[in-house]
Amino acid sequence: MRCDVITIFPEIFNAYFSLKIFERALQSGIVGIKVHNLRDYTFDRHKTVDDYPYGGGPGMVLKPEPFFRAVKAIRADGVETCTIMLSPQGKPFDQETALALSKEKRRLLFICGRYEGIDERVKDALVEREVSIGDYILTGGELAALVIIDSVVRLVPGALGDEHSADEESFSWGILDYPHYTRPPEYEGLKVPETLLSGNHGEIARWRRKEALRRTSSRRPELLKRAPLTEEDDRLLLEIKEEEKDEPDQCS
Ligand code: JAH
Repeated sequence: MRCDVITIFPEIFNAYFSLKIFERALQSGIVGIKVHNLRDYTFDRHKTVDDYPYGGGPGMVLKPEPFFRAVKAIRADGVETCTIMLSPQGKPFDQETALALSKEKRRLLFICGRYEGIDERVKDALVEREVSIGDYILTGGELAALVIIDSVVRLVPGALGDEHSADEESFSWGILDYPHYTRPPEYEGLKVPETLLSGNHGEIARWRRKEALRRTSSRRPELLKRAPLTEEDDRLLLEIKEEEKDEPDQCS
């Protein structure tokens, strides 16, 4: 998996990817991340990346020329590249998109904006996919690019060790996670559910699935319409509904 980034804040990426968990992936060559400073592609001695918006209004817009020069310089090695821009106007990012990107043979090139935006011609001429991580405004695209790269890299086989099981992840696909507990069995009067201490693996699996469905049904009911559910899941959801009649949900 090869990722390149164009940003005016390379430190943000270098700080994140120097974390221990990424060490192995980067050293082994399974993953390669190269961060490019947009300012290295400016012309003037002040290294100007922004200018006033045509038509007026508040804030500054990132100039097109440094992006064009940066993208051309990166693509000059002939490596097939998928150029991605982060913005609230993009297609909503989800786990399906993360999986598709993790299987992408081409290099991923992320273009990050700051200020009020990037000159539209950058998108028109250079960008293949515009992606949004959610309906909120960030100061810039850097955090969104990090979110995407993080979620993609962990899906690359062997990248982060292999501490996440593919079986578990496909089983829980599309619904919320079940509650997790570790020792001690009781802390400040708060008990670990009996079932988890029982050693009965069938019963534990059923309990976890039910609690995952309970959370999903209560907090994200729209997910249940898309998630791959079994007949056993339908039975568990009916049980949950019956239980709600006895003690209604206290959650907000
Ligand atoms: C904000 C440039 N969908 C998340 C997202 C992505 C990028 C930006 N905001 C939100 C952004 C200001 C300038 C990009």
